[in-house]
Amino acid sequence: MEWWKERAFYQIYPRSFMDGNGDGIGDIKGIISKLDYLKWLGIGAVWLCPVYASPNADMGYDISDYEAIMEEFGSMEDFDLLLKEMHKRDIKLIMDLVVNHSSDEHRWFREARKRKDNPYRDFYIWREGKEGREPNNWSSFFTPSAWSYDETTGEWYLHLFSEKQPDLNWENPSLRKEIFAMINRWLDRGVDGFRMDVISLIAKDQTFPDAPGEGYQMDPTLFSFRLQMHQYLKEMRNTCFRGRDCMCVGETTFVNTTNAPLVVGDGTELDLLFQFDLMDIDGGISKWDLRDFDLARFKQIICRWQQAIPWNTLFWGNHDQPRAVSRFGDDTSFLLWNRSAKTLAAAMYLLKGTPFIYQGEEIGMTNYPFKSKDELRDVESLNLLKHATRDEKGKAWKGILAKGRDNARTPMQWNEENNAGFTTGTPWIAVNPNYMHINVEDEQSEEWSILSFYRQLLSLRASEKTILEGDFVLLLPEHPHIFAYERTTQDSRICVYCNLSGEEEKLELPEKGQILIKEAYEDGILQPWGCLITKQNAENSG
Ligand code: ISL
Ligand code: CA
Repeated sequence: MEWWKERAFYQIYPRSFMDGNGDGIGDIKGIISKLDYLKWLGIGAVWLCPVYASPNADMGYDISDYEAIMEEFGSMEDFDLLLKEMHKRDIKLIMDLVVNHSSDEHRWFREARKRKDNPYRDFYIWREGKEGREPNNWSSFFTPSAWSYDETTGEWYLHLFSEKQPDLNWENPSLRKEIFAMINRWLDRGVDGFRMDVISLIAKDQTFPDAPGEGYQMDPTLFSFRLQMHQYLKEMRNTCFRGRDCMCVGETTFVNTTNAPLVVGDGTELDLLFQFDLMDIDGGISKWDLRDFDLARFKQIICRWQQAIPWNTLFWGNHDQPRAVSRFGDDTSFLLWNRSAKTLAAAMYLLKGTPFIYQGEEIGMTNYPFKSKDELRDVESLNLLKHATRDEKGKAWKGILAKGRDNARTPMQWNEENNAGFTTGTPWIAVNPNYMHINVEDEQSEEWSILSFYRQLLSLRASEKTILEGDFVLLLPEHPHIFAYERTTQDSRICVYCNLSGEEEKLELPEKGQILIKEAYEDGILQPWGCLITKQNAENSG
């Protein structure tokens, strides 16, 4: 089995993981100091969020030099040491690859905006305005319009994210050549693969038509999953990845079960992809339209994806999402916080696929109780407030509390010391005040902790062939509160029952099953947010 199927991934958001030099900002030295912890937990690979040079308009997702390390994070020597120390512990490292756009401070863009005939002009997407306005009505993820006007040359450039993140022009073969060469240099350095940021958006409809509707609009068909995207990915595969023992996982924004098999189906494009159906489950047209979690819908999404592609990514969150236990579990009491975090983990990470655990999730870190705008750091939230009308402000703030990305970006909680042991200086973003009872050190020593449970779950997954390879079947499909499934091979059958509610539920033990893990299950009752994992071997099941 490929290593990227077998191993569990851990996502590190370096700015908030561990500060090694006391300046309040997480860094590479800090990460190195915590590798033994990751090994202890049972992690086999790390996805490292961007560590490249960046003015941090979007916290590293705006890269000004793809081949330099952000000074705040350390040096290239530090990076090489990190890689060496990871490999020494048999942990693989995949980097973030952000090539849909660069920073406006990248050398290419600084050249491009100088003159229309600059050799780098065509590395970006420039158009003339229409009657003094934008070339079309496209909106961006972070700003009302996806175009910004550039005084010097009198044209507009496209940015699907902030105005400091101009989109790269993938139609241009010279741009592709530069990108592929850069990827190859990282692979030659020894990295084991990439997580590709919004890689589904790299090809745009070259006629740049208006999106249907009034005002600024987003029509994903005009800039995602286009035919050329498949061509570029194949070209990248052939030029960079073929013949190397590495992997790539795409952040395939706007993927669905129909187009997914085209990207991960035959190994000519990507190995894995992130889909966002689950992350959208509590949103409306926009993520800020808050909606309740619906278990029936959850089951549908899981089943649909387990069937659609041979291998899924399994995750409850990332650096763009609020904290899983606050969002999908119950963080209102100590007991339910502890149980629901565990049960969410059991519900997700024994499915067929590769787990991606976001830093802090394994100790049950929660959303942050933001009180004012000054505590926010994220361009998405700040822009949301900036562009909200007076009437929209209340809804925007509610949205930020529930879904703002800074919730997941507060510092990792290591121990009970100052700033949760993250830094001896002043942290760049506030530490969650609950670190006195939610932290790694305390949880490492408690058998009943969320952390101990994650460790146990990962070790179970690694040791049970049935969990790695078995078929997936949904159990109790109509149950209103329990999410249950089985994984089966010829040898054994493993069943997972998760009570994703605050109600007590009756649950008879399947006959002759051996209990592998139980949490709040006693006398045929699955307590609120409890879970039960059983195993039957073929000999005694039949
Ligand atoms: O976070 C989002 C909105 O809440 C998502 O729409 C997000 O913008 C989208 O999934 C793309 O995310 C990636 O690219 C962005 C960056 O800000 C995110 O951090 C990154 O994960 C632009 O590079
Ligand atoms: Ca630091």
